Amino acid sequence: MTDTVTLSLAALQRLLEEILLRHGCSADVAACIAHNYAIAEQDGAKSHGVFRLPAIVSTLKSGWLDGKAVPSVDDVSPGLVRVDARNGFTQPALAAGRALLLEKAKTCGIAAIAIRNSHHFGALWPDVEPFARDGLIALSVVNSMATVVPHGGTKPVYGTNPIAFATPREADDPLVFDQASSALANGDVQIAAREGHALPAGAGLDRYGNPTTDPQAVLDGGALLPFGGHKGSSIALMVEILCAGLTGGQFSFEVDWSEHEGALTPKTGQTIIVLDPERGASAPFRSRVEQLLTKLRAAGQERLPGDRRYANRRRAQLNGISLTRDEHEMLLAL
Ligand code: NDP
Ligand code: PYC
Repeated sequence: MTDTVTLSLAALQRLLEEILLRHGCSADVAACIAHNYAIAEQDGAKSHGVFRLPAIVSTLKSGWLDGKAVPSVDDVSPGLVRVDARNGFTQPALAAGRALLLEKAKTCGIAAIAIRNSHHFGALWPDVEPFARDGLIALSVVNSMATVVPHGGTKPVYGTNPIAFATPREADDPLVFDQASSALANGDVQIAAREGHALPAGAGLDRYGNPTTDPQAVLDGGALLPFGGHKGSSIALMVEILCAGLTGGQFSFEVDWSEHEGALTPKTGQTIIVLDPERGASAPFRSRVEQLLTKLRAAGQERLPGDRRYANRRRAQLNGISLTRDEHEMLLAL
């Protein structure tokens, strides 16, 4: 017996959808979230692929997150859309406000969407890449739950607070980067603990505030450090302000699921800013981006952000998505 199982994207998505429907999501939410985790798995974004399903199921069972929430969209001003996710996942809230956001960005040249009361438990690139495919530049931030100490501190205040950026370029695939503002994403700490790997030095603290490379010590009451010292710490600060201060959502340190045993998703906020590059002065924009990327390659940068994911995507489109037998059995059990 082989130790992997290969599925098409459609088959994986159907399986995830069945799990989400079985555990109380509406058909729309199940389709949206199943797509999100299936494409993450397809692209080899392992820290936010099928590995997340047990935590999502346990959160749905806990009553902390409403899998049937119907977001409400407010047309606040010519440049701003506000969405209340009503305690549901963030991705359906973005889907609900997306058409209005696009219309505003095309009309004004710039627009933003501010989402609150929302649970983002996935990778951020699926939220921004489609805007770049529609010809827009997109920048998004999301806050999570307090697992990261501010620079110089010993107590967690920030989430792992990622920031993602996508821009059209001359090549078909947009340029996209998506990175936590912590030295590591929490998902990678969980994977390291499961697989028995040490963390790189400078990524984590134990519960007493001492540096550690033991992933379990970070998970058992310890914390992560921001990437790049005070610089990553300031980015995490900005993310909190844009995702909670601006949207009306919770700061990462305010997330309190103590009344909901099994809850694991952050109930916070997300902001996305989109810009129409055709309104800039740099025409033709796409060739200017390409000029810069060519220079990076000539300077010795062989790998651009997104290259690994797109290569995985192409492989999966040809050969299917490989899951370990354990991963597949875990999904069947759910
Ligand atoms: P990584 O450090 O793995 O990657 C960050 C970015 O850098 C990616 O765009 C990646 O491209 C690129 N990259 C990686 N290595 C290189 C290299 N050698 N040269 C050039 N580019 C490179 O990401 P993180 O661990 O920080 O985050 C992982 C995921 O976790 C993200 O998707 C993030 O959104 C998610 N996350 C979600 C949270 C939430 O609250 N929902 C919280 C924190 C993280 P590529 O993808 O092609 O490898
Ligand atoms: O991997 O840090 C993480 C994370 C937090 C919330 C969702 N993913």
